[in-house]
Amino acid sequence: MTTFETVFGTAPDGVWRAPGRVNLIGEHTDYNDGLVLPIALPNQIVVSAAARADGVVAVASSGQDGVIEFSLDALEPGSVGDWAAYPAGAAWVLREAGYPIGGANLLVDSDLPSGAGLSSSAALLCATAVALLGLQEVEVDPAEVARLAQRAENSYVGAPVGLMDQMASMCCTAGHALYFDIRAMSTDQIPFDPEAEGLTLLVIDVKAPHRHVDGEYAARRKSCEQAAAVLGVPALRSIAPEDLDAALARLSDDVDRRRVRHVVTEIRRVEQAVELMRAGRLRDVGPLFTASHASLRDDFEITVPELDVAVDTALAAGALGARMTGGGFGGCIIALVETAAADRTFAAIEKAFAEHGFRTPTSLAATPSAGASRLA
Ligand code: GAF
Repeated sequence: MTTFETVFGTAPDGVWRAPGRVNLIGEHTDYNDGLVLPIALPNQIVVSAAARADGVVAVASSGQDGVIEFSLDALEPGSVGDWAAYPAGAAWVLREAGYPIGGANLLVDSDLPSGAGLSSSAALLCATAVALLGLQEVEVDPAEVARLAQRAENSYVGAPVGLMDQMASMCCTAGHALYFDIRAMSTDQIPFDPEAEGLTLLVIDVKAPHRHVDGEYAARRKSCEQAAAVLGVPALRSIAPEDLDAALARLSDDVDRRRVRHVVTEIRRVEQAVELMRAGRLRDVGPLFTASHASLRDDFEITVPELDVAVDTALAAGALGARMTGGGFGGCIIALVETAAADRTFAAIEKAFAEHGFRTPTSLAATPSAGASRLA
């Protein structure tokens, strides 16, 4: 087993963690200044860290052989590749922002599947950032760490992601979903305890091979920005649901029209979901999940057959609602089900996947967990 001592020869000075997430609703709305509603997962990235005096960061992963080293002074976008680009990006952005971080030995451990759309990239950036700051005993507001992690992913790693995943990893609290208004940069913790109501939120990794994920994400983002420019608004958040038809009539491109319809209707669904959850009507949120999936499938066009079959099968097995979650083109679905029907629903999806010749899906516990923290 890889331990900090076996890799670096000393005990760590401290241990920090940052979780992955699933988004309940509000997909591809974050970069449109919209609304999102993620929960943090119990699955997380753990970074054990010890300070070193020579300005070098050495990173090892318990899942891989070898140690990758880089000098803080030599960091610039693209200078470190592969998985170490994430810890390097975290170090780079903290230095760029003027935080007094120093060299460090870092061991990364994870029980968060990567490539499953559960935001392992944001969790790795956030866990590294809190470890590097923690080693220097520098306190930084969690939302500011989230913004820095996003900047690292955008500018160092080169992925044009929004701010949802980093905020979920930093700012979620146990037992709650994070209602995050990107335009206002405001958050509200919404109590979310399906078990108390006899419900289960199934999270199912459909194990679909990711196809063209990066380019497709960037293309969706570009479509939204182009449409906002044509409509003369800073972001699609500015289009109120009652003005949607008029806005669509002003767009000549059918693809852009459908992208806009998804974003505007999805932002409204987030508001409706939060209203229902606040009123203690969690069961009634189910149809909003299902409507979100249809919109992501038909208008935003980011589902794949595995996601559609999983959602359709969950609904046929009696789920109250189901949808893909995350960036799309693979990853996970969520399904809100009566707890008594949870095993049956998952079994039905396994059977349908076998019949379609898809890979075997897996399920995860979706206990709403806390954002990043120091463990030891
Ligand atoms: C990915 C991105 F990283 C998020 O910012 C968000 O846009 C999401 O896809 C879609 O809602 O996880």
